[in-house]
Amino acid sequence: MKTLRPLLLIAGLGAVAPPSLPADDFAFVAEGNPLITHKFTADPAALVVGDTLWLYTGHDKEGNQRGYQMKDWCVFSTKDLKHWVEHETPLTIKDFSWDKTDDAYAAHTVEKDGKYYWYISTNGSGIGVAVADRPEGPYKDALGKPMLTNKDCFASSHGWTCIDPAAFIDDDGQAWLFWGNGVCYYAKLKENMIEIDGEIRKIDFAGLQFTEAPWIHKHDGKYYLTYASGFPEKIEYAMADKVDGPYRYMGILNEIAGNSNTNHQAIVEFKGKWYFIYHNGALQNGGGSYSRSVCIDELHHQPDGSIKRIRMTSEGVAPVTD
Ligand code: FUB
Repeated sequence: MKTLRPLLLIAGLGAVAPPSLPADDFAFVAEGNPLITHKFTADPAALVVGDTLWLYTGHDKEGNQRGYQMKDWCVFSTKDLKHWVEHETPLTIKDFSWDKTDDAYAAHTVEKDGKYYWYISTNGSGIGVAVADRPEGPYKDALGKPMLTNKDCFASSHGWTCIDPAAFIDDDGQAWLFWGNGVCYYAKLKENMIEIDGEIRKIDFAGLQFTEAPWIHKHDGKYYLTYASGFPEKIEYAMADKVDGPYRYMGILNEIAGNSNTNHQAIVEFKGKWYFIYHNGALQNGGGSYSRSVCIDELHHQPDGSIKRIRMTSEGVAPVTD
């Protein structure tokens, strides 16, 4: 397991480690976008637990990469979107003995009944799930085998169709999993959160050009499916009255993110405001399509139910208070 050394100060990065932090945690102050500048991060997924926003990300190994090199996932937390802590790396691709690809692709963590389920993807071995008692882990492979593989994706021959899991727990407690590349698949999760319940289906609607990165959120009784479309990717969205549709295409939510052909989004409400968290390739000294960085901007639902086009900024978002 990779560890982080606590730092008192890193010039230009605003890093500080209060004495109260566990030895392997690392505190830093966000100075706009990209949010995280001490390493390359991608594929954000956000989870709010009480007064804290937890941010789970992929980890591009270094700058100036020509292809994906992702061996582990990261977890960060904040109470105000300004002061952040990176927790000791809780999960690596080696924690999934069944993986043959050594590629730690996009992932998503949710909480149910006090347990944390981190759905992860690989580049061809399938989707797995790890479980923990705390948001920061330690996490353990819950099944010892993939939860989903290409066989579950209508036996697709597309090598990386079984990626990008996004979990959603509805107000009635029913958990759902959406995922896919090229096709958007979805299914119910069993009460135990580590098995699929019933039939696997595909999302389809007029106007859908689905690349990857599905994400579901609910606002004012409506369900929103956001997803990466085209390549280079924009984020588009659709709305429905039920989580499993039918969905109605609503248009572009976020334009192509500069200097990165992927854009992978998470949408979350935190302390009364909605946020759009995504990645771009904007980190100086090596940023690009395979050396990405997580960013955050505001998201605004409009009175007619549509979502205002995201304005990607360099400034990022203002700190929030309780
Ligand atoms: O990070 C690897 C892949 O790139 C993810 O699985 C996709 O969503 C895209 O961001």
